[in-house]
Amino acid sequence: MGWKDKLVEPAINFLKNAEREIAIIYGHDCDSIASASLIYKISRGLNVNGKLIVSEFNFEVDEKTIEVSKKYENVVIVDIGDTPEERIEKLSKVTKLLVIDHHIPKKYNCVYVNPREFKKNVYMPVSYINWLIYRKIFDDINVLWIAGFGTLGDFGAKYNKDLFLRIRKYKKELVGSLKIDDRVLMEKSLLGKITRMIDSCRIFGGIKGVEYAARVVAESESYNDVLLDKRINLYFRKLEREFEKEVKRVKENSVILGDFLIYELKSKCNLKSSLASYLPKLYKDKIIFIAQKNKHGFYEVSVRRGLNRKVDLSKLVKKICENTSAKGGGHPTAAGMRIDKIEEIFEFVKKQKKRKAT
Ligand SMILES: [Mn+2]
Repeated sequence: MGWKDKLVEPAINFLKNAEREIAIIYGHDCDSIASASLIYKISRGLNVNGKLIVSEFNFEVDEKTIEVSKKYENVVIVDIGDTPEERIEKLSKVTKLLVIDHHIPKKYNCVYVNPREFKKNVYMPVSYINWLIYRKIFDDINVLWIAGFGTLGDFGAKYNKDLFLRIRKYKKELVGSLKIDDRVLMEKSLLGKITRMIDSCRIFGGIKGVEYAARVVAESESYNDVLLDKRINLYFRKLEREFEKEVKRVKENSVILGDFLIYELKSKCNLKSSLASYLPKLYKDKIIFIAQKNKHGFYEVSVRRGLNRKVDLSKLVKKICENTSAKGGGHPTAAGMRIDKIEEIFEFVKKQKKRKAT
């Protein structure tokens, strides 16, 4: 038995032993929506009633959602990484609870499936894990697209190639002959289009949009139910229009200081993450900061690097944190921080420039 079999075994036992009904709690992004839909389809296949319940927040299950879930015999929480341990404890006392997640492992007192407990640095979105679960119980061909858009939504294609090779084998139209690379698939494949369509529901429909998308995917016969859905198409066209406008604004209004590009996003739409993954292609030699003021008055900043740059962004952000009010972190290729004033970034960057010149 390989480690992936060991990983999913407790979840399979949990699901097979569940009776009557399962509440499925999920967050807001593509991985969450796909993960929840896969559990929904598994429960339906096992003749158990699945009840989809969206969490108020993407990163933690809020108190209210915990209260609502308490009345169910079985509860599954997918792709939500930061719920306090006491809150999970409270729920697991009164229900049978399964948590499937891929963020930093927690000490949760329930059935807990997290690949990083096996391999510290593995990158495996929950949609991929739920696909492993699904295929141990049923034939997976008709849900490959769901596992695919969820995994791609979390930029997990490159590290979980077997899923995408299987998609190529059985549903070729979704990925064609494209390289299994997250950026390429996101922009050029039909699967990428589906991912962006689902994401547009969150961006323009908020939590109601997320619930709507999850329902469509969970109840779907095939991906055509997404491609042909009127409401999803409205959100998607809006996304494409807004995105185009925003890229134009970046070209006109961003500040370029040497190697650095700094842009303040003023639009109220939540385009920061889509923009952050698009700009490295447009500004291949720059280090990119996209800042957006939040309702508390400080700035949330995504940091990315142009395709030609090799600088370690987690180290860069660490350095910024040491020299300004910023707090943050991340990976070599993508990092984030929050900072009191956008001017602090300008000052830091100018100092860098001077140091380089001398
Ligand atoms: Mn995820």
